Amino acid sequence: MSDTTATARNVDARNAGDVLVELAKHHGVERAFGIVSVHNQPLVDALVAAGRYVAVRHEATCVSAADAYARVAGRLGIAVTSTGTGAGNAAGALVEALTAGTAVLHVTGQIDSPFLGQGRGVIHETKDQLGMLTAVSKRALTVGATDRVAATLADAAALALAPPAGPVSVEVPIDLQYGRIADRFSPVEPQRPAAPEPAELGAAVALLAAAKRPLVWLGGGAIGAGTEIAALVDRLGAGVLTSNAGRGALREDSANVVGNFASHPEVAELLAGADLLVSVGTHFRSNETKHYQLVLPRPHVQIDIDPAALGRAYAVDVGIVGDSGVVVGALLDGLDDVAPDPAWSGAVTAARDRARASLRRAIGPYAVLCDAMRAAFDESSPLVRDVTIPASSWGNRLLPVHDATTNVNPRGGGIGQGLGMAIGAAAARPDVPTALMVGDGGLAVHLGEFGTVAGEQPWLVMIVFNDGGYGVLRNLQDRHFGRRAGVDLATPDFASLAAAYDLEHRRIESADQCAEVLDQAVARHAPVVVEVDCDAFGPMPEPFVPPVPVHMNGPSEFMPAARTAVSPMAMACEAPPESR
Ligand SMILES: Cc1ncc(C[n+]2csc(CCOP(=O)(O)OP(=O)(O)O)c2C)c(N)n1
Ligand SMILES: [Mg+2]
Repeated sequence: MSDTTATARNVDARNAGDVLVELAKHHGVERAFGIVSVHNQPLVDALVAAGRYVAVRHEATCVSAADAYARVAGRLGIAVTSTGTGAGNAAGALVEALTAGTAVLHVTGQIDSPFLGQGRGVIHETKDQLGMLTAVSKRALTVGATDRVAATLADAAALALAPPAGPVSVEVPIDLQYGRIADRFSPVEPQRPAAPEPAELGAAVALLAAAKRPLVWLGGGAIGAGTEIAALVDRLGAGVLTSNAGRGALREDSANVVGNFASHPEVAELLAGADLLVSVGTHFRSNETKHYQLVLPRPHVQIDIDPAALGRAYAVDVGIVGDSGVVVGALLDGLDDVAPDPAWSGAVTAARDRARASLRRAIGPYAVLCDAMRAAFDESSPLVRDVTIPASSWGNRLLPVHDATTNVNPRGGGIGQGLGMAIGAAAARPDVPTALMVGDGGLAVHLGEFGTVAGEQPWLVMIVFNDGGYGVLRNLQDRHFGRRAGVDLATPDFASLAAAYDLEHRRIESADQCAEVLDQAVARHAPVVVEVDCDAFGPMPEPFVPPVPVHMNGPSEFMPAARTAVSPMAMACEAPPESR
């Protein structure tokens, strides 16, 4: 625990900090993440006194940690930042929470209310903080009077939690934070989605009943509906694809769960042979659909809580708006006899096995590390993955995820957020070890958080893949440009760096060391830096190149895809190694 030296608080002098603590207690938030400032002192003071505060080193980490805490604990995350630069530092991580749809309550300072909007140069003053936060949050609210603090915070928490969830920022001018508040915190119920339309359910049931070779595609919106989805998949004899975010909605060791392999060529035959697609709570993100060039089966039944998602990336035949568990439960209730093709489940399992075998071949010795990781960590251990080659190639696919609350990574692909996420994940689940996969480049972004790790002593194994730079961009440049730009980095001696923070350090230089080193690291019940020396470990037989378009012949080559059409844009890039 961070600083616990606060003296007893005067209960007659309740202020915004006390309200925030009451809110945290109501929502079961054991840890909030922040950086103290003259502009949030009452908030931090109260959180520390309540034993619910973790002091981090960068405001982005306040949000990344709260985001991962929310994903793992399945409840609200709370981040506290300062005004201006502090709130601005949080912006990138708020983008990620918005992308992932995580319920984060971000409470930030603001200058004294009498000086607002004058530009007189009050410390930390910024031009349009609310506008800045509005751009990167689900909503941003401001508090205009002390007697609005409690109601605004309650509204913000409810807004953040209401599906589709997202980060909500609240700025509280510092004079109002100190103001006396008589009322106790009174929670607001998050708004629930409306019931699905019977006509759409009926149309979907008719398609399901007629399907012989159905596929289901699960996104992050499927999490929490695992029981209903498992029952539907069983009834239909369906194969299951997932997005990265949907991993773990169903256990990945099930014979019919192909997983996050939709763009893999071994799955192409399955996609071509399917006669129905049911998608649940997914964006169909570019990296998972070969930049929308992947052709998906029709008819397509799409289920999403967000009406705007229906048909946005792929044409839809029946769209149903609603909570995924409720909708899938209603589909099950409506379904009578189904007669799937008896050969279909065998085809699903064969495609699943081929995809995994091909990826194992592509990554060579890293397959051993992947197996060792799965064996060393608990099924309920958070598996946090920054944007590094081993995560993008195999961590996001081959490393089995059996529980969706363990599946933590930046869905928007921003590097450097992994360490903060791991801190939040470990705080949410202290009884099991948390795993972090991070590159030397991603780690450098928030290296200061080693200080947080040293102070908090979470049960966290930080596996650092050291290839002396931005390897994935290096691979991309080698493949497409034949010259390198901005990718080779001066990299620290990680053993000395860990020692400087009094953290344990272990090195892996070959595949045969993986199991022993990881087992020893986990057994320490404390933070350990496990450095994988990528040069010594050996190359992947098929270097990972990110599946993004490279517009070699200039911008005219880029032609935005129509909503439902396949983009004619040339995929100058290669598909990921597992898909070659
Ligand atoms: C915030 C952000 N900045 C830049 C990038 C571009 N980018 C993607 S991966 C990467 C390199 C990551 O390097 P490292 O963590 O060492 O992993 P490696 O690729 O070497 O395995 C960069 C710079 C990004 N995705 N996000
Ligand atoms: Mg690297």
